[in-house]
Amino acid sequence: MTNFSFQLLATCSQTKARAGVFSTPHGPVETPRFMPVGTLANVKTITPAQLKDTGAQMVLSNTYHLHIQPGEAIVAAGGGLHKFMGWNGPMLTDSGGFQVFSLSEMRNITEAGVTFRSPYNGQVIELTPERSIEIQNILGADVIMAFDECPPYPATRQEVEAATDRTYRWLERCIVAHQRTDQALFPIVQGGVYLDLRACAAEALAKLDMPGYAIGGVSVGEPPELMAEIVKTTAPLLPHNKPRYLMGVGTYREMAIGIASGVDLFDCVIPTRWARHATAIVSGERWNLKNAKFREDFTPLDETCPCYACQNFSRAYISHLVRAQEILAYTLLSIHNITELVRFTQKIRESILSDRFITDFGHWLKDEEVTGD
Ligand code: PRF
Ligand code: ZN
Repeated sequence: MTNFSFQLLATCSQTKARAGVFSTPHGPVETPRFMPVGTLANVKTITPAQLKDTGAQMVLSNTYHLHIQPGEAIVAAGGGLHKFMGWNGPMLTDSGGFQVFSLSEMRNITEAGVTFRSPYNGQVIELTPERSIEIQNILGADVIMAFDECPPYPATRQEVEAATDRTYRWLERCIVAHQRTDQALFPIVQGGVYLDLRACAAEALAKLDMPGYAIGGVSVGEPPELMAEIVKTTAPLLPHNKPRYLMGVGTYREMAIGIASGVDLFDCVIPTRWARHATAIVSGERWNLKNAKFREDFTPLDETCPCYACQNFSRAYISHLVRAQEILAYTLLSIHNITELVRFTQKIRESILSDRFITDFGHWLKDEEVTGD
């Protein structure tokens, strides 16, 4: 593994929170950090230059979507994912299995892998651990994800155990298939809501010397208290000297709990999806800009926000764009929402570096859940 390292800079004295730097071939990622999602090789409605200004460092894309359209061959002919989409910073691709389950119809899962019908042209597509890694090798992101089976919630213990064991066998195949030393392969802990299965899976993965680790299978419909329990149990069992990534999680409270449990990286479609629903994230609240009260409100979305939208426009202006269905509304709201979430993790990072995490962010945690022990 070349050009990857994880340097821990500080750990919190009251929780398992840490601040560090994950170095990749396309630059450093300061952790903890929120990663915006660029599913189809773009973060919806904003340019890479605008994305950079939000403070985002690592961006996520998707094997499932890019394989369906435009296909990895075109991305490769365009010089690889970074060059094709004009983002020269760190990138990560998800492996595709999770998206098959959540997005496609007529899926069929066996020990070999997953087959499904392309929603794009109806063609039958097979994704296996080998194929997912091959596609991710061709796409060329810095971090690639193991092909896993994420059981639904709820699922019986037997079902979850079978999926967790299969995820491990698929990981072994991913490791064999992985060809590029300039890409880091992260395995994924599954185990549903069964804490002993989680612990077992985390310990088995920790024995392998991987460049980073992910926790999957959370935020799939389980109650928030259970999610906190899962993260609190699982994260500390993963190697402390490697980055830990909690997949598909990106609300303030969930990130605060994740960070307090020792998680370093998060991703979520919330900031861009909500933006397209005319919703701004302000201090952890959701504001719908269609609301009449914003029509003549000439203050910025958030007085304290350094983003381009807040520095140059008022709530009234964005409200006007939203009502007129102008595309610029979604661009400005996406810029603001991504900035807001990245800044939240950035501020937590600074608080960890000065050992003020609990003092400054403790109100996001329920004390008994994450501090203590
Ligand atoms: N596995 C993969 N991608 C994911 C998840 C998972 O479990 C989740 C669950 N929150 C989001 N994205 N491969
Ligand atoms: Zn802003």
